[in-house]
Amino acid sequence: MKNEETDNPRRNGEGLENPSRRTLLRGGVAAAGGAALAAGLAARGAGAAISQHADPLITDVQDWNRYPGDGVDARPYGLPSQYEKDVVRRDVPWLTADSKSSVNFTPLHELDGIITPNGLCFERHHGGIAEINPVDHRLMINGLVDNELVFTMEDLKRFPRENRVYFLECAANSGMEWRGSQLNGCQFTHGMVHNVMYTGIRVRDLLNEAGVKPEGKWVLAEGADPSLMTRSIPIEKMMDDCMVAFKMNGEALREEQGYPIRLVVPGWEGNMWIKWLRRFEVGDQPWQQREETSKYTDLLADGQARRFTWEMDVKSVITNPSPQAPITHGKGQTVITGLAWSGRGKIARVDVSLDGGRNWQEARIDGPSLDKSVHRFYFDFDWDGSELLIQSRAMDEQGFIQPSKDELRAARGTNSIYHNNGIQTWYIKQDGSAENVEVSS
Ligand SMILES: Nc1nc2c(c(=O)[nH]1)N[C@H]1C(S)=C(S)[C@@H](COP(=O)(O)O)O[C@H]1N2
Ligand SMILES: [Mo]
Repeated sequence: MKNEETDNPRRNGEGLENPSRRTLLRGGVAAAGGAALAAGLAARGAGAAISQHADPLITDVQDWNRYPGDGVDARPYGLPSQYEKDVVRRDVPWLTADSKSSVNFTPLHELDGIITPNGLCFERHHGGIAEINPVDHRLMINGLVDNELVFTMEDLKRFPRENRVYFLECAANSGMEWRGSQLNGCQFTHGMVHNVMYTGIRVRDLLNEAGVKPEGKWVLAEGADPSLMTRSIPIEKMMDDCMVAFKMNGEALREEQGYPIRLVVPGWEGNMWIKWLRRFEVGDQPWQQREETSKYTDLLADGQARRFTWEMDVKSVITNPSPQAPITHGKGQTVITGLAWSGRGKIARVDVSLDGGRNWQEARIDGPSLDKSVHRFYFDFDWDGSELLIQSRAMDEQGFIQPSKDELRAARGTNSIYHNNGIQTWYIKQDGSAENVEVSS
């Protein structure tokens, strides 16, 4: 990791006592930052003229050019280059009492495109990682059905398969930022999200095989890990687009992600995506849920709680530049990039601001635009080297627009840690470094 600051829990911990890590006034950034907006790309482009460089990396033969490398038998399961060793999931040790009921974060600032590599998908589990031999795994359907059934893995693989790319976001993503900017890197502020292609079968097919009785309105999904992680899900959602997945990005689910099978609940909060899935019970009402479940409500300022807030709201974040990924090339041609997603469908548009939300310009979405999947956006501009307050704001196909953090707090207060989809601001300094801040108008 390039930025030691993010590695040091005490440094980050200080932010807890003084929740507003840093609030900047929009006026604090020189208007020049905005002036660069309309300009084309600078005279200083991204390459260097050959004549000006007697670069030994060009003129001399290098070791990797001279000696043959490893053979095809050296790497039966391929791993990234040794030079990518800092591209890893990271946790924040002070966040939870025990790493077996905790979370680590996807290194969003190191990735591009829309697919999260399997080894980098954030992990959230409440009872550690269950290690299950698929031969010993069973999925049971009981309750209000005509035939109570038990499936082996082999049985499950005889149902018709689907391939779907979906994001999974924990409802607590950005939860530490409700009261003010705190964690210095998008890995920590936004890294409880991943986006992979699932291969699996439709829950609908399984439930139809069992035959749901007319009174059956809810399905309890249960995991095989010590937390059990039971969740009540409306039958309409289960019959609509839920999947039982056994592959992610083409290969078996990782154990961290619920090997051998997990429930996929597209667009809905991560805690319902039961891993190590072992049982569906059909009932006529939501179950008296365990303590862990009741915490997944959103406490408002007046003491009322929002319940059943399952759909994930439209959200986006600039991943580069960001505190762990500063601008190191100086002024001139610069790429801003980030991710946008919505539990309500596709992303219709992403805007980027360089001046803390005063002026907005449309970003370019590139790569597949899929339902309930992350979208990759780019904003190419000519940085004049002045300070910037960069933000992204997403709009989904249903017309929902990502709110500012102030707007969100006005509506919801600051009691909840869930469903924070407010606009993120990074303060870019003249040396290219970036800091997590908030702007107020
Ligand atoms: N069986 C089981 N399923 C679980 C959990 C768990 O602890 N046990 N955690 C849930 C929560 S809170 C989230 S956010 C997602 C995280 O999925 P991931 O680890 O693939 O990122 O899994 C959900 N499914
Ligand atoms: Mo979660």
